[in-house]
Amino acid sequence: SPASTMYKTAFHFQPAKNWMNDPSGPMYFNGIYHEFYQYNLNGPIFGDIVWGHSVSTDLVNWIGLEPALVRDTPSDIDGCWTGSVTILPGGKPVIIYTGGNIDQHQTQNIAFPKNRSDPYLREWIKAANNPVLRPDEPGMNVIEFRDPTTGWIGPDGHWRMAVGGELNGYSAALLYKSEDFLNWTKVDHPLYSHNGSNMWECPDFFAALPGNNGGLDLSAAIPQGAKHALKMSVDSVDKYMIGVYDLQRDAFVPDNVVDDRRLWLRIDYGTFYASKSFFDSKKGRRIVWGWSRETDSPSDDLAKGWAGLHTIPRTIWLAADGKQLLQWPVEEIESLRTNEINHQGLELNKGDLFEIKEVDAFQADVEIDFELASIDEAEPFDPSWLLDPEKHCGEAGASVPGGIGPFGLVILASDNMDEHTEVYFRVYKSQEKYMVLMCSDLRRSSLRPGLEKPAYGGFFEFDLAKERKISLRTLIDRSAVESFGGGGRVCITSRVYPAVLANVGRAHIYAFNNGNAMVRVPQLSAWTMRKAQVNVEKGWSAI
Ligand code: DQQ
Repeated sequence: SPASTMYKTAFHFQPAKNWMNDPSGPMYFNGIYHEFYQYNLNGPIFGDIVWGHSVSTDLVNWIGLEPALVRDTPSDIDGCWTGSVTILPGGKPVIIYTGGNIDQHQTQNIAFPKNRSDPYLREWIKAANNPVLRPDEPGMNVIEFRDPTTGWIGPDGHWRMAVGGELNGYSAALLYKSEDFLNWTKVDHPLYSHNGSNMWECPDFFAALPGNNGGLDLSAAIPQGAKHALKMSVDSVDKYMIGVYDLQRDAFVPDNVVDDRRLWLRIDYGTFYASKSFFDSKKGRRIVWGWSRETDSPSDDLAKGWAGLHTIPRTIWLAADGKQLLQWPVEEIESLRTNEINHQGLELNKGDLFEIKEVDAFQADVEIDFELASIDEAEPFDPSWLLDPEKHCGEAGASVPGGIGPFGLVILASDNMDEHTEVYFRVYKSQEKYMVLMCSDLRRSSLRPGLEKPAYGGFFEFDLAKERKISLRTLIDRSAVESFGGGGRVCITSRVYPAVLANVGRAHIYAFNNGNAMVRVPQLSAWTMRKAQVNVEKGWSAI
């Protein structure tokens, strides 16, 4: 059907068919990137979860292999759920993952490569002493104990890892230690915990140096001045805190304790969950992946035969002010760019719509800078908006004129605009600074019924003394749209299923401004993106 060919992505990570959710255990080892994933061998809905496995040399093209872990022991018969890889001294990778056991309790389990000289590490052997952890400490919730992190060396030279859990009603990144990575004991306090929220799924913990986009290996010596990030997947989104790892207390200490978790920072403000990062020793960077679920219906997924994808891998680092993470698609994805087009020195007055022609509007990479001609017209910022940027994007849509903005891109637009998606900014004046709202508004993205079509949004600070340009990069890949605002300060992943566009096979991209103040576009570049070879080679998953 036109819909299944239209929505299947061309350069995102997906298996050839069926259901996929969380990235699990990404790693770089002996020249090969490995991506494992939560996978259902039997259909495009959640269930019967095993670890799918793919390998790559460039993070763009992937070979699908046979599953690395399947449900075949009493401690993982209910599912081989999310986990991580740690590379032990001497170059020994080890997987630690959550098993749903025969009693449907959650346990942590270990697996080693059968043959470390196999470049693809196809076969994994489960440890004889699995499960290595059970939820048997007092106060633990036996069905909320999962998603172990990559291990790191603690202050006493022993291994540490965190596991998401619920302890006496608190959400926690529980802390465990081990001398040999096989025998684990619970530390008497969590790495960090917080009152009154749901279980933290898929915790991620890593170090970063402010203003340095090189990554750090948490098990290597952490340089002076480094900070730490703790990410948790909760309330359907990936949130994080910046702080330090206090070696005396063997605990994460956030720089600011924010009680209202609606105000916690987010890795991505759209359809993005269960992300996991790893240190890429090839290029000395940290890379993060997230799962983007479908926002159509389960019956649509049955018709498509697939559900779920992973976002483009992103380099992730800490901003110079040490207050927030920044992300940018890995440079390797640029190898797919073709048919470059450029425009310079555009002026967008109120109501202007500038068509970006000659790129494939279904598969494109667009980078555009907006330069503010004046800032006098910025309207006042109301801090209560931070509690619900989605609501604000919904109320002040792309056609509602403001002082400065809305300006941005209209993508996946039909000839008469019956269907279109808007990605845009509005600039507000706060006390001593400016605040930028970035929205990805899907409300008119499709005429089909039964879709989730929110207006996603997030705010970032903007220092007008230092910067006058607000940059936007949007990667359009059929049903997946990823946007990066302000150099990666706000990232929004969106899933879109246009119906008219799927039928006519034609779409448009525009730059627009609906604000009272004129904005300049000093530079606009756009490319058609070629199709990558993702899990389609004769490897296992194509069968
Ligand atoms: N998905 C996994 C769990 C994890 C959840 C199961 C997050 O381990 O908590 O597939 O999406």
